[in-house]
Amino acid sequence: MTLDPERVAELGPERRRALFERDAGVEAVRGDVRDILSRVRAEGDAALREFAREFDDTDVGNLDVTDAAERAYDDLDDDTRQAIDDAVENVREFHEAQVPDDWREAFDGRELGRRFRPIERAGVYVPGGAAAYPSSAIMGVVPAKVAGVEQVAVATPPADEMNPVTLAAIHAAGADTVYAVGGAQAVGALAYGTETVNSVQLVVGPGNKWVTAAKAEVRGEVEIDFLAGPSEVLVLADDTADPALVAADALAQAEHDPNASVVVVTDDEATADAVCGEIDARLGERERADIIEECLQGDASGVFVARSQSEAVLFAEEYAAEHLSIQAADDEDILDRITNAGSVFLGPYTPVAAGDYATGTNHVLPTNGRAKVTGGLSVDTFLRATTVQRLDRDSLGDIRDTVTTLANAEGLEGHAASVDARFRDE
Ligand code: HSO
Ligand code: ZN
Repeated sequence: MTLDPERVAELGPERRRALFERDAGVEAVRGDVRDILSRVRAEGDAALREFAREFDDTDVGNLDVTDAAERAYDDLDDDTRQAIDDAVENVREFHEAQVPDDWREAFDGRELGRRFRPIERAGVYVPGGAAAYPSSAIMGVVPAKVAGVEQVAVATPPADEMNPVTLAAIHAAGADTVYAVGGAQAVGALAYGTETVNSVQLVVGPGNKWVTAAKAEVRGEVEIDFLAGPSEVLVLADDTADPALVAADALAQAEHDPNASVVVVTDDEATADAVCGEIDARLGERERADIIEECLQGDASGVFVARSQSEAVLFAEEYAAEHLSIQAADDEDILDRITNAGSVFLGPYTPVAAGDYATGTNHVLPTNGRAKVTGGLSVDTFLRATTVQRLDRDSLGDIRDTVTTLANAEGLEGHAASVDARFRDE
C-alpha cells in the first residue's frame, strides 16, 4: 500500500462529505431491527433463544450467566486478572473524581441548589464476536456503579464458548447481572424486559450497526447514551511530531475495523510525507494488516496537509473526533482552540491506546461528529440532577411582582393568587 498526503485546501465536496459526515450505516438495518424488537417484545426469552440460534449459532442454556462471569474471573490467569483489576481501579478513581456534590446557595435570599441521584437500573451492552472488548465492559459498568446505580445489567452475545476475558472483566467491573444476549435483541430485552431479563431505564455501550439501530429504536421508551459508530482518531501533528509515533497510532486505530476512520492532519508537508512513509513501512509488521489497509484506504481516512496550523485546527473542529491526539510543540495552545472532541490525548507519550485501557478516562465516546453535541460516557450519564429551592417571606416578596405579572400575562390568574396568598395579612 502507498499512502499519499492530500491538501486540505484541495479536497472536493465528496471527499469532505466522507470525512466530515461519517455515518454508522444504521439506517439500512432499521427495518430488520424493528422486526427483531417486536419479536422480543411479543415472545420474550423464546425469541432470544431463537435469535441466538440464528445469529450466534448457539443453543443458549441459561440466559443469565452471572455465575459464569464470576467463575471466569476466578479461573483467569494471574497476569490478565491483574491487568483487569488495574484497569478497573484506574477507571474507578477517575470516575469517582467526577461524582458531583449536592449544593445549595443563596441567590439574593433565594436558597437554590441541585442534588444528584443515580437512576435505579442501567443496562450495559458489551460487544462480543469479532470485536470482543473486555475493556468496554469496564468502561460501561464502572461509571454506573460509581454513580450508585443499584442494578447494573450487562448483555453480551452468547456463544458455545463465551470469551472468558470479557466475562471476567464484566464481573470485575461490578456488574450485578450478566445476560448472554447479543445484537439488537439484547437492546430490546434490556428495554422491554423478558421472563429472564429485567428491564432497565437506560441502555449504554457501543455495538455494531444492529445494536446501534436498536438503540435508536428504543430511545424514548428508555434513555440511551448516544449512537456510536466505528471508532475514529484524528492526529493533529506539527513538525516536532515523531512520524513513527503518529504512524503507530494510526495503525493501532485502523486495526479496529475496516470502517474505522483514521485521519492525520499537519501543517508540515515533510511530516505528512514521513508519516505516510512510516505507515507504509510498518504495515507489514501488524497482524491485522488486511483490516488496517482497508481502513486506511477507505473514504473516511487519510493524511492531510494544511496550509497553516489554523487550517489544521479548523479541520479538526469540523471532523469532531472521537479521539483527538495532539502531537505538537504548542499542544495546550491548540487545545485551547478546540471545542469538538470526545477525548484528547496530549503529547508524544499519550497514545490513544493508553486511554483505551488504562489511563482511567472512558473510551465509550461520541463518534460520527457527535462530539459536537455530546461528551462520552461518564458518571453524569447515570445521574439525574434535581433542583431544589426554598424562599422566605422577603425573598418571595422580592420576586412577587415578577411572578404575578408573568402569570397574569399567561392568563394563569391562579398562579398569581397562590403567590399573593402568602401576603394575605398585608
Ligand atoms: N478505541 C475503542 C476502544 C478500544 N480500543 C477497546 C481497544 N479496545 C473506542 O474508543
Ligand atoms: Zn482502540
